[in-house]
Amino acid sequence: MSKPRILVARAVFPETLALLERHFEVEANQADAAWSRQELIARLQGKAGVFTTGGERIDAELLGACPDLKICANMAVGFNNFDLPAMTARRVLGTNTPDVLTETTADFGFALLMATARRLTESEHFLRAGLWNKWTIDLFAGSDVHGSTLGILGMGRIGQGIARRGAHGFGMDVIYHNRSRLSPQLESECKARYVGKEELLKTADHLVLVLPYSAESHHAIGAPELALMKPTATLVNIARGGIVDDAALAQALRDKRIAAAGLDVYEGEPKVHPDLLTVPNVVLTPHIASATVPTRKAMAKLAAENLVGFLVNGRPLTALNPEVLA
Ligand code: 8YV
Repeated sequence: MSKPRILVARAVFPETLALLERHFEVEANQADAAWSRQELIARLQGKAGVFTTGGERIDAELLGACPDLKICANMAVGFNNFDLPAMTARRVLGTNTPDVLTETTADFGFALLMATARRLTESEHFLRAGLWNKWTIDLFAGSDVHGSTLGILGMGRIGQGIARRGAHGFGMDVIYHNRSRLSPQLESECKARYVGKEELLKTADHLVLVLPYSAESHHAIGAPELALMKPTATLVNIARGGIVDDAALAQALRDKRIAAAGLDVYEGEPKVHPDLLTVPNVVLTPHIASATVPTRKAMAKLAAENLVGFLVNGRPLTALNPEVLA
């Protein structure tokens, strides 16, 4: 029997490709070429599965043009590049890569929080530019992390990881807001207290965004929300671009409406709002929260195993719309 045909949309680790090639006839993109949407659609003809990495939009139009497609395996926990209702309507399975990146991403959220509060990149740029010629009493004086109030918007697995780090490692008072409240047991493990969104914004010394992107969370942090925050507060976004109104944030940073921000994700990335590039009090990283070698390998393996699980064994590991399996 011939092997099912799949497309791998981006360059992946050699071992991921080897795993896939054991089960499939694979068209890969090891050159990591930037395929246009039309080229992606053309390459998907005759393919039963696609390995995506979060940047490829899978919607009704693409599905209509790719009638052989049965599964889209995203190498990401977020899946806002999938129109899941359209996929379900066409009985196309979507999978993501939860759990394997939780602790690594929580580590990074905390790193960005620390870098933002303690003005790490701003002070390094100053030093590298040769501007450090004397000790000064308030040179790059930032804000304390230990013992402060940590606010978390979105309290899924990654949010809980950040809460545990803050509460247990840094003695922070943790408050959170989420669509649904955690169980009393999880709240006590995370030492986190549920509050309304307004209280979260007004009370947090450091606010970390970890909520999924949706029409509902678009610009969840814009000018009105920034206006509620303390002028000494910092804001960290490791969730998705579009959750923060980047233009409003740049203005708030310029006006010192809030003290500083740390961003790993941007509206329209890899483009970054030009105003963010010119304000000094923001730490900017290129969407690397899950980027450790072991975690990226685990994510790629899980995405590949979802393709094998579904197309070969009929059992994907982490299905987003399991109703299509019925
Ligand atoms: C990915 C992410 O690196 O998992 C997610 O949702 O944002 C990142 O871990 C990115 O989506 C590319 O796959």
